[in-house]
Amino acid sequence: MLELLQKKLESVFRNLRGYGKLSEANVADALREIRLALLAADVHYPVAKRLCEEIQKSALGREALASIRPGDQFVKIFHDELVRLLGEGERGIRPERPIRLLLCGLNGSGKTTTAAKLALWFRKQHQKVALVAGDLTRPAAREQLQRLGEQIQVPVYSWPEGTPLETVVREGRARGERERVDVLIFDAAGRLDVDAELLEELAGVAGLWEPGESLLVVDAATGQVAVKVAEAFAAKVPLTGLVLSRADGDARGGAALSIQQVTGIPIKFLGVGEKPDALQAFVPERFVGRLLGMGDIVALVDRAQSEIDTQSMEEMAKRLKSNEFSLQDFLTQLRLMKKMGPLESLLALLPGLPGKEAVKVDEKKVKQVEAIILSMTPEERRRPGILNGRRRLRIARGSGTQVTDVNDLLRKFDSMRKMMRKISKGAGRGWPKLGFPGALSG
Ligand SMILES: Nc1nc2c(ncn2[C@@H]2O[C@H](COP(=O)(O)OP(=O)(O)OP(=O)(O)O)[C@@H](O)[C@H]2O)c(=O)[nH]1
Ligand SMILES: [Mg+2]
Repeated sequence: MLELLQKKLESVFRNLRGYGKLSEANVADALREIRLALLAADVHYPVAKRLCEEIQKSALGREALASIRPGDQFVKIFHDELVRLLGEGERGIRPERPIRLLLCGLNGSGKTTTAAKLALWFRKQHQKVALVAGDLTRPAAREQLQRLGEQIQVPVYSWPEGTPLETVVREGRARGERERVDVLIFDAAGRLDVDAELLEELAGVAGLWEPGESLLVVDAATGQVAVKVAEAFAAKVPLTGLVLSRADGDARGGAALSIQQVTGIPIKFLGVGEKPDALQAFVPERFVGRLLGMGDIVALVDRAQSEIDTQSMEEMAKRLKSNEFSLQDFLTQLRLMKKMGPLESLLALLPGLPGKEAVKVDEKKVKQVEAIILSMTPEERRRPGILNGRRRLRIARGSGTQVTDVNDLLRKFDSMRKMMRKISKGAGRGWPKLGFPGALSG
């Protein structure tokens, strides 16, 4: 999918990489072209806009890496922002077993094929799987599933024509429990457009089936309407994931990708062919890597960047010890931490750190702290002592937070600094709970 977009991006990047230096105008031109290319690939307008804004912010805020061509650095920024955009939300199927899956979607979107693909997927992981023929609407739907079941050696629970849907749901569930099935997959009837009555019926099925995962199957080739469809389904059934079918085609595909941003439902699988084994877990890095086809450039910039990061961390560790650590350093550290995870960052450079236990960082809190510090003047970042009530109010307004949030951050920053001083004198104990990331969690 997204072949046209791929070609267009390639040419934008080729242009950019020709420049020895990038001006703001170069970046603006490139972003305009990228936005148009995204829209042409059917990416939802607000999503394309947001992505370009994020890239611009990131490109302007980034220091140039001396050893790297600016165009390459831009490619890397684009790569990272797209991965971030696609990377939100939980991936994979919940681990609890037994689990009931519900597959829903428009007519012909690929539900039945996906049901079989998933069944095979779990069977290969040595789980006991069964399929439930829940499409009583389309003639020959049960036979289709039966055939697929035989092909992948997975039992299909099926009831004779005329059996009420409710009975199929109840008895399907009961039989799955009786036979101690780990993964029970319900192939529901398709919906023609977003027919209210049929959606109501589906909601009824979901109510009785109580799925651990309900997946919406979306044809990657559907255009903008895909977003509306997903919203209509999501309003009736608590969806936990998306499957993009026919991702093997050369379709524009941008609409399907946008669903995740608009509805918050993560893409979990890609269907990449008609055969039962043509299913891939959706991994944002892999997907974007294939789209851009510039893995070596991304890796190169990554390496150069991590050298710089290591340098700036060492700088900061020094400043910490000499007690010059400012809010600006805190911000830099925060960004490094977002990128590398807390343990690889500054913490690892400090002496006296007990075990390498992971420290959870609350993303929302990080964004808020970032906004607050960015609303301060350089002077204020260096000398938080000058932050009186009036300044704090201004900062809160500028960052869309409350004065109490600003106060809270400053208090935590202060106690962190004191603690760091202690640690660098070798007197600190119990560090990870109160230390650096402590300012960000809770
Ligand atoms: N190329 C390709 N074809 C697919 C993919 N997934 C499904 N198809 C094909 O799409 C057609 C419809 O698939 P089904 O699984 O029957 O779709 P459905 O949603 O169950 O359809 P209804 O039950 O009629 O609503 C079949 O011919 C499948 O072989 C895919 O990932 N790639
Ligand atoms: Mg079907």
